[in-house]
Amino acid sequence: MIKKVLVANRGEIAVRVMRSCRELGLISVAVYSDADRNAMHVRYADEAYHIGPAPSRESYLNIDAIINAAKKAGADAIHPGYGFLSENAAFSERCSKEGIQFIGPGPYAITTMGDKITARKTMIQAGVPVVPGTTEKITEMEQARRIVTEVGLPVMIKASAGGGGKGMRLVKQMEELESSFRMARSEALNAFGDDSVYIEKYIESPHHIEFQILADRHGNAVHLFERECSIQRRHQKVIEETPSPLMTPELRKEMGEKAVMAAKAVNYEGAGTIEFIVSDQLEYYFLEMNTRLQVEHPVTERVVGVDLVKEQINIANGNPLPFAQEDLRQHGHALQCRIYAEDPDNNFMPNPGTIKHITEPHGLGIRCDGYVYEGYEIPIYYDPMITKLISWGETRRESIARMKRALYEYKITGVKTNIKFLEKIMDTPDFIEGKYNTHFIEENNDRLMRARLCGIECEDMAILAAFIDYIDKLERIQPPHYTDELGSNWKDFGRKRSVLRL
Ligand code: MV4
Repeated sequence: MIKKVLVANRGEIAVRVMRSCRELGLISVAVYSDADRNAMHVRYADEAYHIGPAPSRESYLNIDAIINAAKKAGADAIHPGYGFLSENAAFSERCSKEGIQFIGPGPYAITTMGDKITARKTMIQAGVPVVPGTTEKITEMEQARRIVTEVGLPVMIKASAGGGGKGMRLVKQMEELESSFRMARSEALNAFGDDSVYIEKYIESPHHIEFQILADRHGNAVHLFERECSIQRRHQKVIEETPSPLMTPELRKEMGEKAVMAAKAVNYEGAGTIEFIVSDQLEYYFLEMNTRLQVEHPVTERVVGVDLVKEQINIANGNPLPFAQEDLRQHGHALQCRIYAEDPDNNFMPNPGTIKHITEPHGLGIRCDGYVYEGYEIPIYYDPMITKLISWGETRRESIARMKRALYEYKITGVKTNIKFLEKIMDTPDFIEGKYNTHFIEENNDRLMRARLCGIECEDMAILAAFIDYIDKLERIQPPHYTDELGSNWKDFGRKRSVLRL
């Protein structure tokens, strides 16, 4: 039985994982780099171990340092979170060699799904539809030409070791094929040390819909329905929701069954995600499997009512899933907005810095998964995502209204964020009507990028100016004159001013 969990991660996900550990009565252990001495996950954990310098390579990706910390702490399990070592087969294997329970799948599932050509082959054998294209790695131009003739243009050349949009190339004309093929191979070799590429028919204007699955060691596997993740910018997801506006009950059932088949085909253990690409005609194809907990997991948690981290730990303990497929229902609608410390006016460049002030939203139907606090300096070394705002409503409309309210309440100064940009998305007709695909942001770029310094921001500045004026005056008057008369509500300034005869 797991008693002590080392969380091999940082930021909001490390805190998120430790929260479930605390609820389960487990001791949590943080690891941290030089840049994270003051980080929230270190404060939240029961124990913390330093693992190296700020760059990830030397800390959060340093397997030896993390294993050493786990041994020193006497941790019996490691949760990898997402990113970093979460999909590293060697790390999963090393944990089991060291007698430490890896909270996630074994090396076989990670390796099979990590190599996209092997994943495609495995899915075809399992009866899961994949995008028309190759099943073997393409090394010769002749093979490439044959495949393109077979499936028709346009096609995508993808790196087998890639994924998540890395190492992809779109080919629209036969004349481009040869140079694109060469470039894709050399890019793949450069980026991944592996020049294996494959070719898929290009699906125009697709939706990105993924299914959450849970599978235990006893051969039980269920899906926890879908997440719609089509709203992304340069392969960076911005908004996720469940249920998907595109989904029908029949399609959901069918795709859910295929997702479970996909997981079973690799003897999957733990929480995982099957990514599908879905055409406007509702044809769906397996794209890749993410063998980890995902950033967007909270929308599923809210709508299905399952703590996914708790279930991951339950599975790692060797217990059977506590529910069957027919026990699971979707209730209401959830949205997630990713709040990044970035500057939408400067090509969304990361904008790390020190948080001067932060007021996060609360209230009915809002969850705020974050890790920053007032005075905290966001390090430049890691992902600029600072908070995930999750709203829930009985209906999609209610969920959107709550998200707008929460974004309105979210106040942060010291760093630039994409909050105004997210508010614009909430007000965009295509989004409100649920009519969008992966091209949403580029198609709505003009309205989304229109001057964001308007309306409420001018009002904020007027309030701020009034407040500064008020404080300035308070400093110049005698204490007895205002302590009795004035409440703490500085918004009443205008009324109280005459009382004070300033
Ligand atoms: C595709 C595609 C169209 N056709 N494959 C991008 C991320 C990676 N997981 C796969 N991606 C795509 N693969 C075929 N055969 C379009 C994309 C794609 C995309 C997919 C999901 C979410 C957003 C996207 C944005 C642009 C392209």
